[in-house]
Amino acid sequence: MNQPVMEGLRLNVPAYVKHQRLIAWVAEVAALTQARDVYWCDGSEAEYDRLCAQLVAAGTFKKLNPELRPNSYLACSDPSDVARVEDRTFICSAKKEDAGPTNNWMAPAEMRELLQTGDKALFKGAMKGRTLYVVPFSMGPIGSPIAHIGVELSDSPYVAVNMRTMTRMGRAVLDVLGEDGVFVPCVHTVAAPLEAGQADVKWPCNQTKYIVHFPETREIWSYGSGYGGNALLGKKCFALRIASTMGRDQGWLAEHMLILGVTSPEGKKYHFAAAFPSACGKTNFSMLIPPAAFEGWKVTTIGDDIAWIKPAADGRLYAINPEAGYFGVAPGTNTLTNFNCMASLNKNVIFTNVALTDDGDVWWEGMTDTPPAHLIDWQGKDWTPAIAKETGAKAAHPNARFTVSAINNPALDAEWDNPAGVPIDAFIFGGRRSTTVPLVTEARDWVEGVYMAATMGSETTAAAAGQQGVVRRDPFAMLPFMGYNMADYFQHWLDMGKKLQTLCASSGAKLPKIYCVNWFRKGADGKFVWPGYGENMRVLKWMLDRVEGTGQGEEHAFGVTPRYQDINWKGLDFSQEQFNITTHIDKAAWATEMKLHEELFQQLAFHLPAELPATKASIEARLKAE
Ligand code: SAT
Ligand code: MN
Repeated sequence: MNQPVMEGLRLNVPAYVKHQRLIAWVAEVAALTQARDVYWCDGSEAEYDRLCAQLVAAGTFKKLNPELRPNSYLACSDPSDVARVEDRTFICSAKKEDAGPTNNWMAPAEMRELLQTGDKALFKGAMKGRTLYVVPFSMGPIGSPIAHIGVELSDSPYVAVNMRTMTRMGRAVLDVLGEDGVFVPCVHTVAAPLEAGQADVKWPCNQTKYIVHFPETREIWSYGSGYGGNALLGKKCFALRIASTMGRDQGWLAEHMLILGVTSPEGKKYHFAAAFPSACGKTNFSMLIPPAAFEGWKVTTIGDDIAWIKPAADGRLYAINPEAGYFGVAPGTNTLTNFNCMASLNKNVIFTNVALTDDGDVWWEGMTDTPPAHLIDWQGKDWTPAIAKETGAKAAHPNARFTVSAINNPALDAEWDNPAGVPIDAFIFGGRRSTTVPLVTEARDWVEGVYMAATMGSETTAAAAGQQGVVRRDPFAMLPFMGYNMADYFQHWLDMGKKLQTLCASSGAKLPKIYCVNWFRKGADGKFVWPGYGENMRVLKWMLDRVEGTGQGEEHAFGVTPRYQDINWKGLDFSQEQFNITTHIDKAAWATEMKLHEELFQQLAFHLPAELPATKASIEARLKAE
């Protein structure tokens, strides 16, 4: 057995690991962080069960009632560690302009000194008293030509078990890596070293947090948080921030998009990729059940959060979901808003920051109309409807999450892990806007679509630490996930359009259509006007009619929108007046909105593609003329 010893530390390298560079790197990180020991995850079920039992013993996990929620657990985090920390997220490219004005930047050498090499480097001794878990994972089907491999070194067993659900994780990945395969090194510590004899806490973390990316060397270093995208490094850090940089260099797209399939009663299948900011309903949309009036139509899920999209010689874009599970928002999820999701959560789930019922099950706001009479809330306190009324205390944290395997989803698409991906017929971009933005608009061409996506705004949610409900520009729903300069990313999308046009000219294929949607417009009573969820099928159907060239619409300043009569309303009581509220274009609101576009363009002036201000000028001219 290969058993190098570093300063008394056994690396415990399994005989099947043949990759000397990987072993040397694990040794280096173990020495830097002074981990107590090293454990290589094989990804087996037995290992998952063992680590979960260990988390139960440590108090991090509570095993849920196996009769109600078989093989499922609840973790409650430290109240300070509940969401992504955007202000602590850094893109450390060699040049500041490559990170661009929307990212936090620090020079790589300076960041390395702070984290790794300086006298007081944060990672020095950060894993003292803890096991370093070696977590090999594949984003995309193992061994597929479109997949990319990462190895996360983490001192959190919570991360190890979540990564097993969220990615293809374990020994099979190392087998593909062989002796010298390429992997993205990801180092993660909760940064809560334990001195000899010091008792651990249930959710170790640190007030100081750094989520750091080195795009040139394709490395990730994460310090101080155990939560979600801060710690499960395959997700936002790799599959979006690092992968967007890989995509720029290699001619593909890494996007914050769900992917869904729609099959018509005649058996014709279409695919949509849709970008929405975090906690704006991507999981619900990807699992929607069409209303009764759409008998014979079927929606299936390929992915709920991330898409890797590559152009093929036929001029079409093919998308895969690099993940293997869903890390979705629990509050608001119920059998009406997302039946398929609720069915996915019946067994084999890790819940984080939801409430515990007296019979050992879970509950969250919106799960049922009537809350249970008593709960233990996500912070371990007694919770009753009366307490909630008095104090406003939430039973579940608004960013409470479930981690569940894609194979639990009854609506999972048969092609969900096809390495070739699925061909995209249309892109959808949507923000959360109580005002201004109409229900649905079709871009007249690729450039107008890129403009819509680039200037998208959305009200902030609990998915990120910070103020909620404030409108900010969130281009392509990628603001927190861009690995390079946003203006260069716009250029990359425009270049992709040109490339597809050339390919389509010879193949006869059509470019995907691009839509901008807003499900969240509110009426004078402050309530959402559009019913959303399954009813979104009506909008999808209009888009499909447009893809087929049969759908009608009306052209205006921003693009094409359906008239009331262009949408199938069968089985839904939705009046022309209500429709008008969701589609109305308020000139004054749009004048303000265009100023915000201008501000964004000023912020992104360096390398901003000329097509975007030109598109803005034509929109403004049309607005004036109307
Ligand atoms: O915590 S995550 O980044 O995984 C969730 C999200 O913000 O989309
Ligand atoms: Mn997301």
